Amino acid sequence: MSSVMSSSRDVGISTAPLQLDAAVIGAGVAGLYQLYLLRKQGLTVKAFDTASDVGGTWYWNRYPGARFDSEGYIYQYLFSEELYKGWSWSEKFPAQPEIERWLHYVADRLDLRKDIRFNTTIASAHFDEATGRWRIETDQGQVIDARFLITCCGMLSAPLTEMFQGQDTFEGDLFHTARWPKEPVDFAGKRVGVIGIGATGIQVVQTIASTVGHLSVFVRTPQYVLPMKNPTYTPADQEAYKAKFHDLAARIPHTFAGFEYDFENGAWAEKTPEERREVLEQVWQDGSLKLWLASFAEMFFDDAVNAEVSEFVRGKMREELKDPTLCELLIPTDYGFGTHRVPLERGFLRTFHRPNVSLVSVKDNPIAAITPKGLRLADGTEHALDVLILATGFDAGTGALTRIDIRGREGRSLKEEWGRDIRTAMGLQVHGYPNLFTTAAPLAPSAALCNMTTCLQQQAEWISNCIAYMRERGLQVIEADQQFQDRWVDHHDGIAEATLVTKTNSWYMGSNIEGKTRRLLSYIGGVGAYRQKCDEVSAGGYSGFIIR
Ligand code: NA7
Repeated sequence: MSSVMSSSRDVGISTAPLQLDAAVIGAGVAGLYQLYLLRKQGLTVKAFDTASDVGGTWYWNRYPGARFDSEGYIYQYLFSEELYKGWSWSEKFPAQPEIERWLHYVADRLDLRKDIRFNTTIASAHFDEATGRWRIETDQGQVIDARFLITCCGMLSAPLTEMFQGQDTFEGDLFHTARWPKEPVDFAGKRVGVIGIGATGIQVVQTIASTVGHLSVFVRTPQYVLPMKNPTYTPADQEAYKAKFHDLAARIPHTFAGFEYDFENGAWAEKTPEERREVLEQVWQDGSLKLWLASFAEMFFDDAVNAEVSEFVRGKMREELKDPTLCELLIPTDYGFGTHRVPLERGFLRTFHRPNVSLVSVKDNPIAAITPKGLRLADGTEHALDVLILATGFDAGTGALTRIDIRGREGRSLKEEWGRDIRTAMGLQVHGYPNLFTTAAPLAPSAALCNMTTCLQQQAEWISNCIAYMRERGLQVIEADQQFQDRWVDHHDGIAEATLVTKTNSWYMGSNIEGKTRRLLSYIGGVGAYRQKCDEVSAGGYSGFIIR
């Protein structure tokens, strides 16, 4: 073991820099596991989080209706049978309060809290070439000196909160969904506006519609939605899914999207129209993301297949919506199904039949400003509101890291580099930033087409194994080679460009932010395939990385 990696160092708070082997940013799904793994191998490691407790995404996104779109029994840590079986989900797609409790359970069972500094925001991290270490500074001026810096900040953790002119003048209550208060918000009798119908806006709308005085939903781009069937679990159901632990642990890491299901219905071209319809009906009836992630993979590549699947989903939406105007405003026609995140809904479409809900299309008449009394559209129409909810999404992938002043070799700035072009080496490192490891960063699958826990566990394990490899050999510094990174970017782009996903505007492509580089943020070669490629790199002695 190298001398800089002693595990017995005093890490108490003092004015002197906190000396660590590894600093982890974030105490969500990835950060908790990363902390656990690194501590287990004897490193002095601390995690830091702006939040006052663990949870990451599931700490911040406590808006009404927040819940999994992944089945709870697969959105799990799979490294420990005991941990897995010690927690019982109450339903198939659990809601945020239960998810947050689960992450508290994980933190307690693994005794992680003692090594997490809450209410602590990392403001900057500068690599010191002379020492090969990171000088990290919190927003309160505390300095941390660490050999390794591992970002576990989440793909969707930099919310787009400042969206509209005049926002500060609003006299009512204004919330972004990802900064929702812990205290209950009372909507009774109030005029509430929701901007955005991504996965988040849909959950909010369908949840609060029955509790508000009047709800105005401001819709710019219609969404394909699939129905969620969410049975509650009896003890027998819980036992049944727990009994599958070994099968799940063997299967999930190797599927296309890190879910239990995969594309196993045979080739589209070899089926008759009736057979295709039968498969689509069957996966639609499942009430999950199966129709998207386990029907026909051809829908991602082939315009004709995508057109048919899209029309199938439109038909289902028409049956639900009935009203022609609603169909026109809520059913997508100008992009293909599955080419951006597909949300699950539980009554979202039917919400628009309620007398206290209005749909305001802002496609051709955009929101011009927020005013003291509500919101004004481009044509001057005013909407009076008491509460305004921004379900306007995130600066995905890059935002969490570019909001920190990260500087690598020769003072290079990650924010500036990613401002020009978003490049990473398998989403695990960035050339020019030695000893910085990233999870949920661009160009890995840990974003979009993926069950997050599957991807994040794999990345945390890869990083932990890499650091163990270095420690065993007394190596101090690792950096992704420029050519390796270039090859990965080319490989990533090659697969992405072969899909229809790159043709659609969404946060997947960075197109929800003006001026952001247009590149598919998430690797789309498959979770299993990505894992295999990562394993090949490690088996080859971390080929593609310069280690000294
Ligand atoms: P998303 O999916 O980025 O959705 C944001 C929504 O906000 C979307 O409907 C946007 O419409 C809308 N939006 C953003 N800016 C505006 C303006 N200026 N006017 C009107 N509407 C606007 O974020 P979510 O939080 O729902 O979901 C993010 C991920 O979290 C999700 O994919 C899951 O993986 C979990 P647009 O489509 O841009 O026209």
